[in-house]
Amino acid sequence: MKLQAVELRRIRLPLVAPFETSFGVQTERDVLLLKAVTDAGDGWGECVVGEEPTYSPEYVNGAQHVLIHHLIPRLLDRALTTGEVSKLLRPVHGHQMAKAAVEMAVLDAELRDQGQSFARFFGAVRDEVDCGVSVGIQPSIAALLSTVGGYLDQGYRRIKLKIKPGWDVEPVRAVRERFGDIPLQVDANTAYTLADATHLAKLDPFALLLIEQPMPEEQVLAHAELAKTVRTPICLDESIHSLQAASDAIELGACRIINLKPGRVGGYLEARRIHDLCAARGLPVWMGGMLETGIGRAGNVAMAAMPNFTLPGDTSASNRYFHRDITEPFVLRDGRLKVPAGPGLGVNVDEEFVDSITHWQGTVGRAGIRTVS
Ligand code: OSB
Ligand code: MG
Repeated sequence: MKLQAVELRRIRLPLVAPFETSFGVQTERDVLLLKAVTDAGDGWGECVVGEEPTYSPEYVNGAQHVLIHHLIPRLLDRALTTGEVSKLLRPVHGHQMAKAAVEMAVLDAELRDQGQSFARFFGAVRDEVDCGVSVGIQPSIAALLSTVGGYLDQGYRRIKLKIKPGWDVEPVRAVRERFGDIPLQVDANTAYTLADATHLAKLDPFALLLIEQPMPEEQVLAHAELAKTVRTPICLDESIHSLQAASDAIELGACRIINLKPGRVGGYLEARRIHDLCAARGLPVWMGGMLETGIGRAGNVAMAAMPNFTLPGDTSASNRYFHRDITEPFVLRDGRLKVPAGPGLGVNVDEEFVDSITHWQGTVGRAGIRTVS
């Protein structure tokens, strides 16, 4: 296969409700989409970066720049398989989400051409996946209970509460008191330090499934220390940016569970390697989310059908994020989403709608960079 060009576009999609985490509030997504144009057909990729470098060092303007000037030019006009993409991009350090987006677009083109779904390529063992939902920090306990109640009514099989210092034990207690023994977990997005260990241990009586990324991403050893005080299983998200990082964290005893996000680790192929490593070491994994559109969701739902994804993921339905998705919507049925079965990502992009919300467009090809708007 030959990659002839990559079309990039930026679209603006408002969220149905503000999403607040310990690192800020988001009210819309500014999504960078990629279309790989190959001699075997096209493929789509979604870059999961946020607008600001507050979850990780990556951000959307930076990802756009590095893709145009440093990543895509390394892949153009040579015989190429998806498996070679990460090797060709290795000279560029970091930028996992940007790398993941272009690898995803190439993989979609390759699999669509072969008539194979992402799910079959990954070795999926289910045709639908259990879904959880990530609940942002709320303005009050009353608002939290109403939001969580709404999601439970819709059928979500697990609730994740975003926490931060000053919004942790009380919201967890309130949700447990109101809703009883539901599958419940929390995500701190790096908001604590080891000095908070005894405070975080106050979550132990609530029998949470896990506490996700309590401390900063580089403090891997500190997470192993924390595990001596906190009985709730520690799950890492931000710290796990590669197979090597996963292997080291497991070896150090820093986590018992991993949140797997293909974008955060540089792509679906690296994510599959981490899935396999965790399976071999006896650690469960679950599919994380980055408020993806239907493009990213399609790939994530397919991967979540792999055997070691044994906990419900942050793979929620389209209507939890957007009034209108850019593909056919993913709809929750009995707390699950259906795994797309068609070739490649198995979803159709509504290009007319995408055009109508595009605020920048450009193409990188043999002729160089062409900015359309
Ligand atoms: O830490 O898991 C996270 C969203 C954006 C950035 C980081 C995170 C999240 C979520 C939402 O928790 C998950 C989703 O529903 O996509
Ligand atoms: Mg997280």
